[in-house]
Amino acid sequence: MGDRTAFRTCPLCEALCGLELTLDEAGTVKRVRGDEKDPFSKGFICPKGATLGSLDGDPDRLAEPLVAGETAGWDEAFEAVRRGLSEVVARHGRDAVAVYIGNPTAHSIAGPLYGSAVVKALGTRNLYTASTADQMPKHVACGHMFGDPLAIPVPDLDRTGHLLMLGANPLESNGSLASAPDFPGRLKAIRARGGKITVVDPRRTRTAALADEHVFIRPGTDAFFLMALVHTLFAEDLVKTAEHLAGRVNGLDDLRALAVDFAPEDVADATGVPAAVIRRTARELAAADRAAVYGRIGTCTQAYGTLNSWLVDVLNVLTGNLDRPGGAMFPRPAHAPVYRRKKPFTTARWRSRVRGLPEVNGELPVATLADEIETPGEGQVRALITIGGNPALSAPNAARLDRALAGLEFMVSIDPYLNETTRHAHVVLPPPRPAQTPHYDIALTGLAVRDYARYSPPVVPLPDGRPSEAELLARLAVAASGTDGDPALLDEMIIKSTLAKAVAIPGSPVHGREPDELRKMLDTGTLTEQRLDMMLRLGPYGDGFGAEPAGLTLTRLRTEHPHGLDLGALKPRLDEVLCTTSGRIELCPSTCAADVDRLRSALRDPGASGGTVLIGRRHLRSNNSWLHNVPELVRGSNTCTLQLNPADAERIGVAAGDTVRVTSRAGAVEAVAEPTDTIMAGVVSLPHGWGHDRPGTRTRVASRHAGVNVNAVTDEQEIDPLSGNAVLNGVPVTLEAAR
Ligand SMILES: Nc1nc2c(c(=O)[nH]1)N[C@H]1C(S)=C(S)[C@@H](COP(=O)(O)OP(=O)(O)OC[C@H]3O[C@@H](n4cnc5c(=O)[nH]c(N)nc54)[C@H](O)[C@@H]3O)O[C@H]1N2
Ligand SMILES: Nc1nc2c(c(=O)[nH]1)N[C@H]1C(S)=C(S)[C@@H](COP(=O)(O)OP(=O)(O)OC[C@H]3O[C@@H](n4cnc5c(=O)[nH]c(N)nc54)[C@H](O)[C@@H]3O)O[C@H]1N2
Ligand code: SF4
Ligand SMILES: [Mo]
Repeated sequence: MGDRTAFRTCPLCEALCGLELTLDEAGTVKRVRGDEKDPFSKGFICPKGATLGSLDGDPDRLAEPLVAGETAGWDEAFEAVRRGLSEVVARHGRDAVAVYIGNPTAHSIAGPLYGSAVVKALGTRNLYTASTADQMPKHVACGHMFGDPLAIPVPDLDRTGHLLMLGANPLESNGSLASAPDFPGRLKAIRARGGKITVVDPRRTRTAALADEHVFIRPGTDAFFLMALVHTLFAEDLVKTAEHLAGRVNGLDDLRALAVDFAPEDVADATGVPAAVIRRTARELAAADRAAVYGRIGTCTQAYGTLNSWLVDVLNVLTGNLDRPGGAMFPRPAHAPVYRRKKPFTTARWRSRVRGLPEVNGELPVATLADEIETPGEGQVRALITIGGNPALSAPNAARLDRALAGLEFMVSIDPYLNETTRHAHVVLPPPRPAQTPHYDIALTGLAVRDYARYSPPVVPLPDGRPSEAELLARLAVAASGTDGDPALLDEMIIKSTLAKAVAIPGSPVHGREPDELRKMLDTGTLTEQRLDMMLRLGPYGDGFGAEPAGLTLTRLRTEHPHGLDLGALKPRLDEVLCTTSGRIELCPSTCAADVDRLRSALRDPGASGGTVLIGRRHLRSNNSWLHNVPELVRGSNTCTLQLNPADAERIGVAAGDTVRVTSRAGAVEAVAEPTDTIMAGVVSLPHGWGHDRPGTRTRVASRHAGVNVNAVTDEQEIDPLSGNAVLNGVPVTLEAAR
C-alpha cells in the first residue's frame, strides 16, 4: 500500500477550485495540486488551496469537544448544551438566545442545509451572520429590484467585452459574488480578446494594475459616482432600451428624475474623480458591445451599500446588459428548483430591540449584537451559539463585542479552533477536518460564472463516534429545541415536506406523483446526501425522479463526474428569476429612491468630505481571521501593516516601519507604517482578521504572528440603513506617530 489520490473542491474561498489530494496510508494529506480535470478550474490553485494539507493536519485543530475548557465526550458535551440553552430559555425566553453564523458555513453543505434548523428550533429573532459585515446590501438591492434577495446577477466574465469593477480585488480575493476559478486568468482573457477593464478603487491594487484603467475614488463615495454615470446615460441619451428588456422594466422616469442632481461636475469634488473621467466611463460603458458592471465588498461595506448595489445593476439594465451573454447574468444552480413559489421581498418584519434596526432576510445586523447583549431589559441576549464565525475579530467594534461575549450566561460554538471568539464558549463542538468532510457548494454555485456542479465525498472516513458537521448541527437543533429527539428525524421531516410541496406544484417535474414513491428513489448514502440528491433531481438539470431519464442525480454526479460537471455558459433566465409583485424589474424601488435623499444631503454638506479615512484590504495568503495558523501562509514579511500615502506619512512624521496610532470614535490601534503611493492621500488601509494576541486561545502559530485588529477601530454605530450592513470602509480616523 502506498499513497493514494483523491479529488475534492477547495472549501476555502468562493472560487470553487478542484483539488487533487495525495494522501498516505494513514489518511494524512501530503500534497495538494489543482485538479487538471475539473472543467471549471482546469487545474488552477492558489497558495491557500495548495496548503490545505497543513490546515487539515493542523495540530491545534480540536479533536474533541471542550466543556468548560476541558476535553469531554460528545454525549456529555451535547448534554451541557441542552442544559445551558434550556436554562437560559426557561429564565429569559427564546429571544434570549442569539445565533451568529460565520463565513465558512457558506462554503459547506452542512451550513446551508442545517443552519436554519438550529435557528428555527430555537425560535429566536436574534439571528446574526457575517452577511451584515459583507454582502447584505446586494441581497436588499436585488430583493427590491428582482423580488428575490438571492437573485444576484454576476458578470459574465468569459464573454464580456467591457468590465467596470468597483470595490473588488479578485487578484487577492479570487473573487466574490462571482465564483470564477482563476479569476485573474479570466480577466486577462478579457483584455486578450480586445476588451477593456476599468477598476475603481482608492488603492491601485494588483487587480487595478492588471486593468486597462484605474480610477482612484474617495472611499464611501461610489454612490455619487454611480449616480453620475446614470445621470450621464440619461443626459446624453445613451440609455438603451434593449429588446429583451422591453416592457419588463418599471421606474425609468423616476430614475431619470432622481439622477438629475448628480451631474459629473456635481460629484467630482466628493469622489475625487474628474467629471471628464466620469463622462467618458459612462460613454464607454454605453458603447461597449457586451459590458458588465460589478461591485463588491468595497461598495457594500459602506454607508451607501444598498444604493451602490442597486446602482450597479441599474447600470446593467440601462445599458441593456442585464440577462444577456457578456453582460450581468443570473446563474442557474443545479440544486435549486426553478418552480419554487416565492413571497415578495420585504424587510423590517421585526426590529432589533435596542436600536430598532430592521430585520433583513431573517437577520439583524451584527453591528448591533453587542447592544443586544449589553443592554439590560426584557429580551436581552444572554446566550449565544456561534457556527463557524469569529465575530470577536470580524465584527465592527470587535473589542466591544469581545467584552460582551465574556458576559454571556452561556455560549456554545461549532468551530474547529479555540480562538478569539470560541475562548468565551462554555462548550466548543469541533467539526471534522476538511478531508473528512463532504462538499457541495450550495451557496456559491448560485453565484458562479458558469453553471457547474460538483460533489466531493469525504476523502478520509470519519472515525467511529465522530459526528460530521451536518450531524453536529442536527444534534444542536435538537438540543436547541429542548427535546432529546432523534436528529435523523430532522432530515426525514425536511425530505417529506419538500417532496410533498414538489408534487403539489404545477410545473414541477414531479407534479402529481406520490411522495412516498419518490422518497424510496433517493440515493442510498447519508441523509445529507439523500437531501442533496433530492434537490438535484428536482433542479433544472435534474432527472425529475425519472421524468428526464438522462438528467442529474447525486449518484450520477458522483460516479460519472468526479471532477465536476460543467453545465454550460450562463443562460438568459429573467423569467425564471423575476418575482416582484409587478412582475417587472423595479428599476427605481421606493426604498432606494427614498435613500437618495440622504445621498443628496451629503453632497450638499461640504463638511462631509475631507479628513483621513480607513479602508480594509485582503491578501492572497490570508482568509479572514482563520488561516493565520497555517505556517506556510504567515511565513515571510508582516502583511498586517498600515498602508498610507507618502504625503500623509510625511505629514505625521513617520517612515516605513515606524508605528502609527490610528484612532476613531470606537477605539484605537497601533500598526506598522507602510508608505506607498498605491493608496490615495487621505486614505489608510489595514487588513482585517488579525489581532491574535488574546489570552485563552489555542492557535499557536497565529499567536506568534498576531497582527492587530482593524475592527478595534471600525464603528458599530455606523451602518447602511437599508441593509443594516456594517460600515467597514471609509471610517473617519486620526493618525499620529506612536511613541
Ligand atoms: N485571500 C483572500 N481571499 C478572500 C478573503 C480573504 O480574506 N483573503 N475573504 C473572502 C471573503 S469573506 C470575501 S467577502 C471576498 C471579498 O472579495 P473582494 O470584494 O474582492 O475583497 P477585497 O480584496 O477586500 O477588495 C475590496 C477592494 O475594495 C476597495 N475599497 C475599499 N473601500 C472602497 C470604496 O469605498 N470604494 C471602492 N470603489 N473601493 C473600495 C479596497 O481597496 C479593495 O481593493 O474575498 C474572499 N476571498
Ligand atoms: N474591517 C473589516 N472587517 C471585516 C471584513 C472587512 O473587509 N474588513 N470582511 C467581513 C467579511 S466579508 C466577512 S465574510 C466576515 C467574516 O467573519 P466571520 O465569519 O465571523 O469570521 P472568519 O474569520 O471567517 O471566521 C471563521 C470561523 O470559522 C471557523 N471554521 C473554519 N472552518 C470551519 C468549518 O469547517 N466549520 C465550522 N463550523 N467552523 C469553521 C474558524 O475557526 C473561525 O472561527 O468578516 C467581516 N469583517
Ligand atoms: S482560489 Fe480559493 S478555492 Fe481556489 S485554491 Fe485558492 S482558496 Fe481554494
Ligand atoms: Mo465575506
